[in-house]
Amino acid sequence: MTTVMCPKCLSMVDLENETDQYYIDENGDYQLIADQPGVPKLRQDFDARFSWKKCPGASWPHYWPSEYSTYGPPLVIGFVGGTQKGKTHLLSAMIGALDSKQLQPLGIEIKWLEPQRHRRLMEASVKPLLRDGKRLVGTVTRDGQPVDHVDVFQVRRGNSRRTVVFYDVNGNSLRDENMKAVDFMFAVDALLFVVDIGRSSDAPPGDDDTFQVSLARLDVRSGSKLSPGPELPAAVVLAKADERRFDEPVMRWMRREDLAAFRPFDSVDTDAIEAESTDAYSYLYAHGFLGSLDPVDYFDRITLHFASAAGSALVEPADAAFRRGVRPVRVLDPLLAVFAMAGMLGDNSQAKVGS
Ligand SMILES: Nc1nc2c(ncn2[C@@H]2O[C@H](COP(=O)(O)OP(=O)(O)O)[C@@H](O)[C@H]2O)c(=O)[nH]1
Ligand SMILES: [Mg+2]
Ligand SMILES: [Zn+2]
Repeated sequence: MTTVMCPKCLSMVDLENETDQYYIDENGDYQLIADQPGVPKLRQDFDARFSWKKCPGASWPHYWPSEYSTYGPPLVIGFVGGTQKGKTHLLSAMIGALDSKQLQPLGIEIKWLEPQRHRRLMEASVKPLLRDGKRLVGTVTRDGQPVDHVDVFQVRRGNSRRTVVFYDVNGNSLRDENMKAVDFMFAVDALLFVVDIGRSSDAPPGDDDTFQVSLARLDVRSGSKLSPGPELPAAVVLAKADERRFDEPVMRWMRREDLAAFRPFDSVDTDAIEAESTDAYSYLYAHGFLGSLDPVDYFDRITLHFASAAGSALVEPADAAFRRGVRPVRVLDPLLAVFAMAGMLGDNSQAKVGS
């Protein structure tokens, strides 16, 4: 039995108890998988390759992949940060890196649990950014609707499997207490805080208070004893670090190979992760990003990382594309640190990373 909080309806649910399974038809509608007269068996088997279950937690229909909690509670990761800080580009670069099997050398396999959703995301964001160098347009959150997850996948390492869910939200909607759009904040299992250290953020470095707003939500959660607050794994990403690469020590970290601290995969280099966290903390402190350091005080374990989704800046601020080309730098390192803290890379790294 795996009872988990559904990030969409916030009910405690056990999907393993649900027996009805659905597939998504060519119109994007969920259809019950059942023996249908006149539908060839092969067609039914084809439709059932990927299946969904209807969440029993609320009367409005919403669905999760059938394997959502088969292998234990999923890891729901929320990306936090104000508008224009670089969340969408970072998420797209991460998903692109996962999709191109960049974790395979670490013995980690990724299986996308919602192929249609993943394909849509690849076509709409990931490929335009990584292949064509396009700049992506901002996150759109419809008012009054719970925000949908970005992607959901299974992480497999040896015999262990875990479902991971990504949520991206326009940080400003965290402000409204009644905003259904960010209900998932009550159900997140890990947080990635995105700090914009790019040149354009020169104006007021501390103008982003979405971190404080989201930490306040976590306090409500842990206050109600429903779920942990400070015990959650968290990471701070110093995004758009390409624009600061001539600052010491940004250059040093940006030049390090992607995922260097996680190779070989059976022994995580916790010293390197700690050294980068210390440098990143000092950098934020020295450059006046004081509000961005609040998560460091709040969480028991947290790591800090320099990263860049694009790898280079726009030539002109109004450009629709990164004319120098897009080459993500160290975008999976923060994710792997969260995986380690969440116990997905073995007990040894869980105990050490981020403490
Ligand atoms: N130099 C640089 N600029 C970036 C990078 N990622 C995003 N940007 C810029 O920041 C803007 C906002 O990024 P976006 O991901 O949409 O931010 P969000 O609102 O937090 O999702 C983009 O339109 C780009 O101009 C990066 O890795 N490097
Ligand atoms: Mg966005
Ligand atoms: Zn639900």
